[in-house]
Amino acid sequence: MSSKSEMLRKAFNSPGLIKVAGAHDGLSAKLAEENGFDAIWASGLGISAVQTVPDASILTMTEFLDAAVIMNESCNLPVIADCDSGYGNIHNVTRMVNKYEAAGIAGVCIEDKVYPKLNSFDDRKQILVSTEEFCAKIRAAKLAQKSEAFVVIARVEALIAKLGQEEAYARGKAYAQAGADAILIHSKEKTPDEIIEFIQQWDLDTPIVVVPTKYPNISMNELEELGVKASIYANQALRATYRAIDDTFKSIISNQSTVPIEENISTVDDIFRIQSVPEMKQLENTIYKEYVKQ
Ligand code: SPV
Ligand code: MG
Repeated sequence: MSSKSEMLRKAFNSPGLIKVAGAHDGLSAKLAEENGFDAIWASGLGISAVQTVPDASILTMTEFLDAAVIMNESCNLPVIADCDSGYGNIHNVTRMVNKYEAAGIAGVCIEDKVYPKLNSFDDRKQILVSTEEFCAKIRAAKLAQKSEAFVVIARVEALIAKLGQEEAYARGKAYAQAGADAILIHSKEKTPDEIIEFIQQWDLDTPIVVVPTKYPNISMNELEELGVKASIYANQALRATYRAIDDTFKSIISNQSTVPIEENISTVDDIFRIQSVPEMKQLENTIYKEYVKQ
């Protein structure tokens, strides 16, 4: 049986777009698998949001790791852990890779922002570390990994920080040359134009990853045709969760009963199924029949 890192690396080396679902817990990870995604993005925003704290390096590395492990154990898909800016310097990155790889996480993504970081869509000033400093972090990550398959993605925040295409390209190229297995280019523009411009000038073999949150008007097919290797749907599950819970609670309070929402919420059987209760019963039926008088 191949490891999840091998699964992820194989996906990066095979034709076709890798469809990555942002998840924040075991349930969202398993639903991503059931609905046909190829990999999980253990979202820093999502993991922070379900604890109702900002996505600003408030939680610790071990808290993010614990959340990623729950996602990993809840589904059969490889998990790419969003590791923000690496929780510190090259030494923190080294320990981070040791811990994530030992826990069975398929790969990590680190971004070239300072520590502590701010979410990319936060309207405060985004501060990046120097290209050299971030290349050192990528080298540290690649040196720390034990298996060849473990994937390290370098995320370029130059467009987010409004530093322009030239800076974004130069950083992406430097990170690829430092050993990154893929380059994630992020944007908060409402159209995909600046992402398309970046992709069209990208002349290295290192694969490109995108996060079309703010520019949703580009399909998976279009991304694939542009040569994008992976597309991360980072926070749609989180936002759907927020809306579903909020609408449900509003309805129960305003209607003083659950009748109007019963048709819109899952059945208890749906919950039992995702908890593997049928498999639990099956095991009891076989084991107890064999050994225990009923
Ligand atoms: C996340 O999901 O935490 C991400 C993507 O890093 S974004 O929120 O767009 O920064
Ligand atoms: Mg994040």
